[in-house]
Amino acid sequence: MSTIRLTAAQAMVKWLSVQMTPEGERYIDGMWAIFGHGNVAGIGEALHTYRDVFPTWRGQNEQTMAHAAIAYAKAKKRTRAMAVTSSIGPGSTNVVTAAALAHVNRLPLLIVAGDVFATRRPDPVLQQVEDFDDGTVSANDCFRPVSRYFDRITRPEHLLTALPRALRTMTDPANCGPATLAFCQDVQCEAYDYPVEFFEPRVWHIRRPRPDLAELERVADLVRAAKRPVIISGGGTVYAQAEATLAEFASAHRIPVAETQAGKSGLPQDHPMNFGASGVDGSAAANAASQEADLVIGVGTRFQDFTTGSRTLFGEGAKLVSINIHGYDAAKHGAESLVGDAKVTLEALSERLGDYRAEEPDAAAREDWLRAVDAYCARPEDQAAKPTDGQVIGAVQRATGEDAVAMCAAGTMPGALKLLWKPSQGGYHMEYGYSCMGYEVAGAMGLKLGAPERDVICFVGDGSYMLANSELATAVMRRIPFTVVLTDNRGYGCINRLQTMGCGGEPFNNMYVDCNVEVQPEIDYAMHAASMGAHAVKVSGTDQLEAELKAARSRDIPTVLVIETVAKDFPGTGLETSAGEHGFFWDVAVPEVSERAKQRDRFEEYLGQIAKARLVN
Ligand SMILES: Cc1ncc(C[n+]2csc(CCOP(=O)(O)OP(=O)(O)O)c2C)c(N)n1
Ligand SMILES: [Mg+2]
Repeated sequence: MSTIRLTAAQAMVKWLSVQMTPEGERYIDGMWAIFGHGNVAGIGEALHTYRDVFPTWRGQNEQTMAHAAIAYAKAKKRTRAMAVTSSIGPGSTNVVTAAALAHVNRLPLLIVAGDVFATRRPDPVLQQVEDFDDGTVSANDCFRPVSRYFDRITRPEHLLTALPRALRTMTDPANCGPATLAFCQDVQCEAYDYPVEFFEPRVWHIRRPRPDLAELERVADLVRAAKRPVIISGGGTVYAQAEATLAEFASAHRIPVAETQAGKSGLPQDHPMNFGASGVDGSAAANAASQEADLVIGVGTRFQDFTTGSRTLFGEGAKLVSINIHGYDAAKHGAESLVGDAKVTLEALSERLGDYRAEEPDAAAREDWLRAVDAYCARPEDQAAKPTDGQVIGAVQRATGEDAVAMCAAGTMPGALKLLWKPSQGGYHMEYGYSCMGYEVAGAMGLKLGAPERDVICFVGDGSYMLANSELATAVMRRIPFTVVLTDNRGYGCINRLQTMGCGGEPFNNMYVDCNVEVQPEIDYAMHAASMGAHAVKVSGTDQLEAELKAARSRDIPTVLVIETVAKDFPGTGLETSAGEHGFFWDVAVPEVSERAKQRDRFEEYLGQIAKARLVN
């Protein structure tokens, strides 16, 4: 066997550089890196050695570098991914939140975290977390519950099995998620005679499992017997690239479709069976179809609480069917499982259903929803007054084209966008599995890297912007353009509403006016963004916002547009809001004991709401 003598870190980078997609691109596009004690000597040297075949990029914070990597993989529909390396200790634990984000959203991410010395010779090394009772524990053990694959590399030859296992996990559509290699820092630098054939290029194919025939028959029987079925379409539809198949399926069998946050933009907005979003922040049309349905057909959905109105949305007698790539999701809510890839499974089911057509769905309800969207998003007459979030969305929609992608993660905007944004195919990128404040700006950068042909619009609240914004500087340096629409309502608007309307609480510690401070802040967000090199403007009114959005298109750097908005109640929060008939219940626990009558009343009402929950499975 011919061998090549390399350090373990060199072997890892050389191997990563020849892992390919079927289209002939590197599966791992490159590695985001902040060096320090624990990765600079071994991994740093190896990344430098192979810099011509495997790129390295420096970010500003390990968590947000990982957010960028995750957004890239999401934009690529999991067909490609990126890696992140961190030093030991704080560098590593900074990545843990991002690992959890990738885990919840089932998105691939390779994490190469520096670890303590395998020899333990200099213990305790700088930043080592010492466990008094367990000699094998390091800070990187925090990754275990939020990794789909975890390995600690304590010998150079471990890479021969660890690396293929990591990529197997990332490219497995059912198990997809973050793979973490905790790489002992001394081992990174150790030499080993690796087999030459280990470095032969390898192509990673993403499989499309076909459904079990008995499951298929059972589900086909259930659909055939249904009069008013509804489809709930989730991220699995998008990752399986089953958008066109779903459109054909819904048309052929006349079944209305409600979309989840991850599923939105799978079906064109103008498709007659697109009834809008499902659940808490859903449309009245979709929610009525779900309440009246005698059969709910999940396609690639986790049936998360926002989607199901915390299990109160589907009618008492309704049956559930769940088409999912993983048996875990397919069995939720007592559903009849149909395990398989969304595309091939919908095709097979459609064939079994033949000319089955459901009863005519309520097209008028759909029209009402679309009219309501236009009303919420209409240009405000009074341009001097602060607009609502809906009016901001309307302005962005008018000023952008078919290539626009609206992206966001936390705050008021996710619910508002889910109800109101009219996406073109793929024109929606929402991180709402973890809904992590601080994903937005870094995510916009990763999304633009994954979809350079798209016009990326990042919606971010003042709260999320304050939590993490520094990858703006990276985007300026790397000339990665996108537009940030920063809605400044002076605080945590959505949580303030949750507190005061949802939970019966008093306004406290969310909006700056309700905080324990000596003076109210006067933060100049535009000046802050401009200091990092972005083109930044504070706009007043939606007309100026529209003009600046159009001007942003020609720039090769990020543009940040700051607009003050009203922090009022809003459609899509699932609370008692001006959404009128839109939205639905969301279970957020209400205190049982209170001295305040308002709180006690809210609790009584809450008991009635949760009594409706379907507690099957
Ligand atoms: C990392 C993280 N911390 C806390 C939360 C809880 N949370 C969700 S939205 C939000 C406030 C968001 O405020 P802002 O970005 O200003 O949006 P707004 O609702 O005011 O439009 C908070 C605290 C979260 N989702 N993520
Ligand atoms: Mg805010």
